Amino acid sequence: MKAYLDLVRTILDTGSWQDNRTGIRTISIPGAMMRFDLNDGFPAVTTKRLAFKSVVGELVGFLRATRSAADFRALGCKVWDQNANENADWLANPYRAGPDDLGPVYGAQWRQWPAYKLIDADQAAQIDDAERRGFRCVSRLEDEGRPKLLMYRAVDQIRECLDTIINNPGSRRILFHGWNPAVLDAVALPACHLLYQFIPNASTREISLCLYIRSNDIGLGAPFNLAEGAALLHLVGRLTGYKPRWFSYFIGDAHIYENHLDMLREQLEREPYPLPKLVIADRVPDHAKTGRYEPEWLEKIEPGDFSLEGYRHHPPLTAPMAV
Ligand code: UFP
Repeated sequence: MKAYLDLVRTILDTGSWQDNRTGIRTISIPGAMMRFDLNDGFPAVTTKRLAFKSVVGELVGFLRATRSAADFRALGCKVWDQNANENADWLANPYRAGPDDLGPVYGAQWRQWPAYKLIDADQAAQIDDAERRGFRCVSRLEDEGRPKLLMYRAVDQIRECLDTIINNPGSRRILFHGWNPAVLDAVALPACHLLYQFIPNASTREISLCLYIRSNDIGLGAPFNLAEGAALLHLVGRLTGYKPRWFSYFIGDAHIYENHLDMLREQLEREPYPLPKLVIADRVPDHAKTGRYEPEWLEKIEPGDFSLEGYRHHPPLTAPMAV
C-alpha cells in the first residue's frame, strides 16, 4: 500500500486548507490517482486494521440494492447509521421514508437505475424499439400540445456489464454509474464512488477496473473504497471467467480531515506489511472452471463468501467520520 501512503504524503506536502459543509476543515488536492497490480496482492491497508467485514457487508448490500441502514447493519456494516439518522439536512428531507432510510443510494442506482423516455405517440418505430429494450408505457400525457407516451424501465447496470463482459469483451463501454441527477435531492449522500468501468481482455483473460471517486476522505474513506472496488473486481472476474489484474483509482477532491491528521501521521511512521490475498468461497461458481454463466450470484453472494488470507496489519487506529 505504498501508493496510499504516498498519496497521504502528497496531500500533506502540497495540499491547501479548505472549508466544507461538514464544518471540519480539510487539507485537499484537486485530482489524484492510484494504480494497483492485483497480482501483487489485495489492496488492504496494513498500517492500521482494515474493517474488512464492514467493507464486504456494504458491497453485498449494494449488490442487493439496499437502501436502509438497518439492512446494511444486518450485513455487518454500520457505516451508514450516521448518514441515515444524524445528518440534519437528511432528517428534514421530505423524501426520507423514516428511521434508517437512505433513499436510493448506490446499489439502487447500480441495479435499478430509473430510466424514463418521453416518446411522441405517433412514433411507432421508436415505441417498438423501446419496448424491445424493456421499456413499458407508464402513462399517456400531453406535452406542448402533443400526445406522448411516458415509458419506463429499471436498468440493472451491473447485470448489463456482466452480460457484455461475457458476450462482447472487446467493448469499451462496459461501465456503470452511480450519479443520477434525478435523485440527488432524495438521497442521504450523493454518490462519492460513482463511475466504474470494467476492461476485460479476451486474449490475456484478465479484467481491470477503473474507478472514479468525486470526493474521497483519504483517512477513513479511501482504505474502505479501495478494498471494496478490488473485491467487486474479484467477484466480477470470478463470475465471468477473468483474472483480476489492474485496479486504477481516480479521485476528484482528495482530502484529509483536520481531525484525521494524527491517525495518518502515525500510519506514516509504520512500516507497511506485504499485501494479503483475497479468497472468494468455493461455493461461488468460477466461470473459468465451470464454463457456466451464473449472474444470479450477484444477489446470492454473502459477506462471509469473502475472506483475506495472510492479512498482517498494525494495531487499529480510529478517528471520527465527518457527516
Ligand atoms: N466519502 C468517501 N467515500 C465514500 C463515501 C463518502 O470518502 O464511499 F460514501 C467521504 C468523502 C467526503 C464525504 O469526505 O464522505 C462526502 O461529502 P461530500 O458529499 O460533501 O463530498
